[in-house]
Amino acid sequence: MSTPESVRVEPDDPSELVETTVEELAPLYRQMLAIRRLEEASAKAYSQGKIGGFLHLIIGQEAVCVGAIAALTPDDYVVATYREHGHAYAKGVPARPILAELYGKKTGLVKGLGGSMHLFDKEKNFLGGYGIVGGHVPIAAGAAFAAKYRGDGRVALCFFGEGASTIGGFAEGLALAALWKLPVVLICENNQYSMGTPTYRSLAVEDVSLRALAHGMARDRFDGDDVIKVKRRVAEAIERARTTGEPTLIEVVTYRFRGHSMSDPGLYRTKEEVEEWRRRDPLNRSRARLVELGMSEDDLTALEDDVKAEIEDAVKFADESPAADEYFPYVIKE
Ligand SMILES: Cc1ncc(C[n+]2csc(CCOP(=O)(O)OP(=O)(O)O)c2C)c(N)n1
Repeated sequence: MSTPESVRVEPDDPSELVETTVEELAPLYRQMLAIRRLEEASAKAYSQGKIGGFLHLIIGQEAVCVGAIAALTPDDYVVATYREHGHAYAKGVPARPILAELYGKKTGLVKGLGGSMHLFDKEKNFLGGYGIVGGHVPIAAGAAFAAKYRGDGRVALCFFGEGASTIGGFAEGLALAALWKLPVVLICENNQYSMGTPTYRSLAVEDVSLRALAHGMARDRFDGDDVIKVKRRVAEAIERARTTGEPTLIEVVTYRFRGHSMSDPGLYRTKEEVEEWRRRDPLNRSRARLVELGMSEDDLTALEDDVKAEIEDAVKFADESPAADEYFPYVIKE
């Protein structure tokens, strides 16, 4: 079987502009900004000792989850990794229960019992939050299998890093999705490092999208700075999944500005490399585009103030909420 003709595999010219409007882009810029401010607030709370365990931030990668999830309907599923606060927010989970969950508070999304890596919201069809690298790819295939079995037209989006493409669960998920023609879109967020290991040291073939060929699966590969481009390209794969049941493997080339987790200072990268990617910051790109499209500075400031207030409110809510262990029945009290 050959891959569909519509599938592109070359990274695009970063200066390419995809047509859009203020009405389409402004809400996506708002979501990306809210995710960034939420992540920054989490980092601050972590350094103040209010959040324990691991904390993996998505700062720099926001356009991938926001653009991709914007192409879904509320009934579709999202399955993600431990770097999933932004994915949950983009799927409609408010900032308050996300942050309260990170704090381990009773008001958290899963009552403070899961923490940063285990967000889950059945109502929003956000099916987690998984800490085992690549282990969630078969879970996404399973959700897509259920949709196909029920014939309800739903699609599952599964997000993972390029490091996950070397894991057994990834190969198993792909094999089943291709064999059974499951309506799943597999999105590799290639941020170029698995913890501190660069792709050239962990992948014999650095183009992750090529893994699709072994399964006769459609594939796509592009850079992830432009939220509208991400939305358009993922929408093509979603349409294919919804109408033909064909899965797609998409690789989006992106970059995380910070270390792997809060305990990683990221010393394996040069300052120049990080600076180079910061110049391509997806938020700045979208903001500049909104100005070009005619959005006024006053309107942009109002939007940004609104985001600031939303995240400040979430911090206050998390700070003031009661701790989960006050009611958790399995906590051993001395
Ligand atoms: C099966 C498994 N092996 C190892 C780990 C430890 N670990 C957590 S994140 C990570 C790196 C994964 O990198 P990648 O898939 O590229 O995603 P990213 O963190 O860059 O988003 C590793 C090795 C794990 N959680 N699960």
